[in-house]
Amino acid sequence: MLLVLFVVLLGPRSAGAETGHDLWLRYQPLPEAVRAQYSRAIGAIVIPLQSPTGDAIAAELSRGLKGLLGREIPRADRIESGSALVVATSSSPIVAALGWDAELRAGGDEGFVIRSARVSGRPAIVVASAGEAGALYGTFRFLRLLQTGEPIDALDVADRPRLARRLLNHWDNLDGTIERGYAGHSLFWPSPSESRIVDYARANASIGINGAVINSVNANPQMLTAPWLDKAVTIARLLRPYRIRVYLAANFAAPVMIGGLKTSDPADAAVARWWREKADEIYQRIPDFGGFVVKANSEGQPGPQDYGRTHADGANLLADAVAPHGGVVMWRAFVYDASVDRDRVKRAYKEFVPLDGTFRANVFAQVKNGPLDFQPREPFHPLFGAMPKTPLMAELQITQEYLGQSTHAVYLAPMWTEFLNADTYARGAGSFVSRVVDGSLEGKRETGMAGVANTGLDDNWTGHDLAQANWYAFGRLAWNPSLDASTIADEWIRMTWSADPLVVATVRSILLDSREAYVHYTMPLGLHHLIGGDHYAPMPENTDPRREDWSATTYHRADARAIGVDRTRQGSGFVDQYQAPLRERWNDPAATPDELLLWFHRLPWTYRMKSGRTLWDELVHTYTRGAEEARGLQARWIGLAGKIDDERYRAVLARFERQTADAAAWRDKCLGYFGTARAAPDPRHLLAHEGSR
Ligand code: GCV
Repeated sequence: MLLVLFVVLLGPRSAGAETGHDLWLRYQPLPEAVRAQYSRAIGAIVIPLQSPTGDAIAAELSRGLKGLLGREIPRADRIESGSALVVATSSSPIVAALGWDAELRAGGDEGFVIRSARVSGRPAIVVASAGEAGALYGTFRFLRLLQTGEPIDALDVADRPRLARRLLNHWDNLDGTIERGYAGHSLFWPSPSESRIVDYARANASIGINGAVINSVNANPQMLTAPWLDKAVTIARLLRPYRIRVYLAANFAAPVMIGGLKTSDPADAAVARWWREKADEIYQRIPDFGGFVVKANSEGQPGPQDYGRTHADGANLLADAVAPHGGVVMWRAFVYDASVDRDRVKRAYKEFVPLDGTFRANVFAQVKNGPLDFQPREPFHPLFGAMPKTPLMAELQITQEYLGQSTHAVYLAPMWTEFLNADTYARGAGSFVSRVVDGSLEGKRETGMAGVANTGLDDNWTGHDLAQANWYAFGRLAWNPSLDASTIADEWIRMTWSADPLVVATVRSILLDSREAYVHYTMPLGLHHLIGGDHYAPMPENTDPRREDWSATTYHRADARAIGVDRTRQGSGFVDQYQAPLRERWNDPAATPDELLLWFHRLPWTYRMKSGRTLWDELVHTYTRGAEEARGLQARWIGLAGKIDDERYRAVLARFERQTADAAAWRDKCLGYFGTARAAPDPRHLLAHEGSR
C-alpha cells in the first residue's frame, strides 16, 4: 500500500483571485521537498502518440507539471539520460519491449497501468494502455498521484472502468437555459462556448466521463435539424480528443414535428425510414456519435403510447436506426401515468417489467435511483434487479434539484453509495444495485451510469464551490461503483482546496455529514416531496390543482391521527415490488429502518419509535437536530478562515449563512404545519385524501 506523503501547503494561496474555474485541476506548486523528489523522477516526458488525444495528454502534462513542479519538463523522443515519464499505448515499441501486452489487452482500451520500470536501461515511469483513452485516463491518474502527494518511486497501479458508458446528461435547452440548472446558462447553447467546453472536457476526462448528452430530455425536436446538428458537430470536435462522445436527446414526435410526416407511429414504415435516415445523417457528421436518450410518454412528452404501442416498440424503432453504426438508445423509465396505479411510485415497474426481454440488445432502460424523483432519501428503484434481460443504466442527479440547489452544501456521494450498496436480493443476498449496474449480476456487457449535470457558465461551473465535489464524485463512482464517499472526498479536497490536514479533515467532515443533515431538516423519517413548484422551499401544504401526484399532501397525508403513506400490503402494495426479504421487512413498521418509516407506513402520532420517543416527538427532535446540524456545518466552515483562499472562503460562507437560515425555516414551517394538522385537522384536507388511502 502506498504511504501518503504529508504535503502541507503553507497558508492560503496568495497569487491571483480564486474563481473556482480550475476545479480539481488547480495544479498548485507543491512544497519544495516534494517537488525536488518528483522532479528527479521526471526528467523528461516521452509521448509517442501522434493524435489529438496524444496532444491533449501532452498539453495536460505540460500544464500540470509546470504548475505542480514549477518548471517546464522537456519533451523527448526517447529516454537518453536521467529518468523519464513515458505515456504510450501497446503500439509503441517502448511498451512492446516491456512485455505487458497481455495485461494491457485484458485492461481494454480504457484501462491502464502506471508502473516504475526500466526503459532502455534507464529508470522510467510508464503510463501504458491498449488504447489512447486509457493513456489519457492514466495520465490524469498520474497527475492525481502528484496532486495528492503520493510517493512515485515504486509505482504499480492498474485500473480500468467497471462501467462502459459513463455519461453526463445535460438538461440544457437550445435557448441556453438549463432545466433544474443553478449555475448559469448552458455551455453548449445557443452557441457552443468553445474554450469552456475544452476545460469541461479536461475535467470530465480526469474522472473518466466518456459521454455527454448535450440537450435536455424534454427535447426540442429542432435539435435534430441541420443548424443545430452543425453545432453538435462543433461540440463533438472539441470533446473528441478527450474521448467524450456526444449523445442527443430525441423527441419521439420528431418525424411529425420536423420531418413533415403525418405520424410518428413506430409501426409505420415511413417513420422507421425517417429515423434510419436521420441516424445516417448524424453519423455522417459525427462518426463517433453515441446514440439517443428518450423521455417518452412522461410529463407530457410524446411517445409510442400515443399510437397504442409500447415503450419497447418505441425504443426498438430508434435502436434499429442507430444499430448499424454501433449506437445505443437509453429509454427512460421515468414514467408515472396516473391511469396505471394510484401510487405514483409503483407505475414504472408496472409498465416496464412486462417488457423485459422485448428490447433490442442496444437499448438501455435508464432508471432513476429512486422510484419517485431524486428525493433527499428514497429506497432504491424496484426496477433494479427486476429486469434481468435488459441493461439498466442508473440515472443519478448531480444538480441538486431537491437538495438545496446551488445554495445548500450537500455532498451526494453518501446518497449514491447508499443506493449502489443496497441489496436488491434479486439473485439472493449480495445482489447489490452496483452489481446490476456493472452487469456482473446478469453477465451484461452493456453497462452505464448517467448523471444529470450541475454545470453551467458560472465561473466556478457549479454555483456552489462545494457542489464541484458532486460532479467529481459522480465520475469516480461511474468509473468504480464500489468506491466509498470518504475516499472520493479526500481526493477531491486535496486537489481542490489544500492538503493541510486541518482543511482536509474539516471539509471532509462537512461533506460527509451534509446529506444526512439536509434530510434531517427537510424530509426526515422517510418523508418526501414536501415542496412546491420551485423544489426548494418547504411547502408541506402544497396541493397542486393540476395533478394530485405533484402535491406535497399526497406524500405525507398528515391529519389529526397519523402521518405517512401506507405502501404495505394493506395500503398501495408497493412493498411487493421488492424481493424477499425486503418486502417483508418494509411491510412491517417495526422492521423498517427509521429513515424510510414514513415512506412505507402511515402511523399514528403516538407510534413508539425505536428511540422510545413518540413519532411526533421524534419528528420534532429530528427537525430540531437538522437545523442545529446546518449551523454546525457553517461553524466548521468558519474554522477554515485564513486556511484557504479568501474568495472561495467568503463565497461558501455566504451560502452557509443562507443554508442555516433555510434549515431553521424548514424546521419551523414543517413542525408548524404538522403540529397544526395533528392538533386541528382541516376537514377539506382530510376529504381530499380519503379516497387514496
Ligand atoms: C427534465 C423531474 C424534474 C423535471 C425533469 C424530470 C425528468 O420531474 O422536475 O424538470 O424534466 O424530472 O427527469 O424528466
